[in-house]
Amino acid sequence: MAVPLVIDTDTAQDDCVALLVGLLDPVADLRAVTMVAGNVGFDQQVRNAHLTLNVAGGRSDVPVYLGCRRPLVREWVSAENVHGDGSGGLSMDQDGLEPRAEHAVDALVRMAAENPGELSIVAIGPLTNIAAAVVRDPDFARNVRSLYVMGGSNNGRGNITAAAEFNFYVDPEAAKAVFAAGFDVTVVPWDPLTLRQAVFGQDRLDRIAALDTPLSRFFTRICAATLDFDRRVGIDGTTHPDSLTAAVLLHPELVRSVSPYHVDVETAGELTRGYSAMSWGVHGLEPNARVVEEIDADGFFEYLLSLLSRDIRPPRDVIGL
Ligand SMILES: [Ca+2]
Repeated sequence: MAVPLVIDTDTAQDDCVALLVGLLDPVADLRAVTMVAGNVGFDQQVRNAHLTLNVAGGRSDVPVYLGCRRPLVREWVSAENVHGDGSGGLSMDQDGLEPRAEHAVDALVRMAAENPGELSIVAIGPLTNIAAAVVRDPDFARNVRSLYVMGGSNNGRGNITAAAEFNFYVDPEAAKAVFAAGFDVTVVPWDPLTLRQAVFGQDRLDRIAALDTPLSRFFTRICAATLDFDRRVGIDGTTHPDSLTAAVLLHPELVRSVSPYHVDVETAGELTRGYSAMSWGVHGLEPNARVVEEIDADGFFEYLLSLLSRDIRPPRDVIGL
């Protein structure tokens, strides 16, 4: 049976791959894409989302809603130093590609309320929209079937600072509110999970390039800037936390180990803004999330490889593809 989901995204690089997962996997019933401030400029993120919908075959059936253009309290912080513009320099004519008029937060609240207990959300950017939806509708957390969050590290390294992963760092107040809201939450953390098991080294990147489909060329292009950055900081390949988050919702068999944790997020620390404290059950705190600890890494790669092998032609010409 298809899984109804919304992807809440700051679309750049691996967010695009996560959208491809939602768009191409036959198990997925992608109801909407909601946009949140994060990786790169907001309007560029929207262009990247439309570009990805086009590369997936021109999916005008999937509505795009614009959400919060800045974090709840803080100034927006970008990751353009990591991702460039997040599109790999690809572009296309975007005439006539309009987001819906409804605000993403209202759309999330509405879709969850229309079918309580049915909709899953894959949140792969800062959690601003999700926190705003919690404030907007006290029933929102209860109406959502499951929330899959890419964010934080499980007592491990950050990426934007030593302590913090980008999504939680950018909007720590939102992340804190979301973990207190009562969702059924599954977390895909940056370290150790992503760094150990969702990095594609040169051999895997070569296998993707060898497919030579429009989808595989798209993948290679959008990941190129991040690959350069990763190599400069000692990560030997491209990182795929966002696409992994979508994949584990649709294919729980990819998860080899997951454990209950109490997750909370630092908002006041001098050095630790956005740090995720993941308490493993010995500190007297009730679990409020499941944290993925180990996946079938080969299975995840083969899964993406198989999606990218499909010969789908973008209806609009993509310059550079
Ligand atoms: Ca993201």
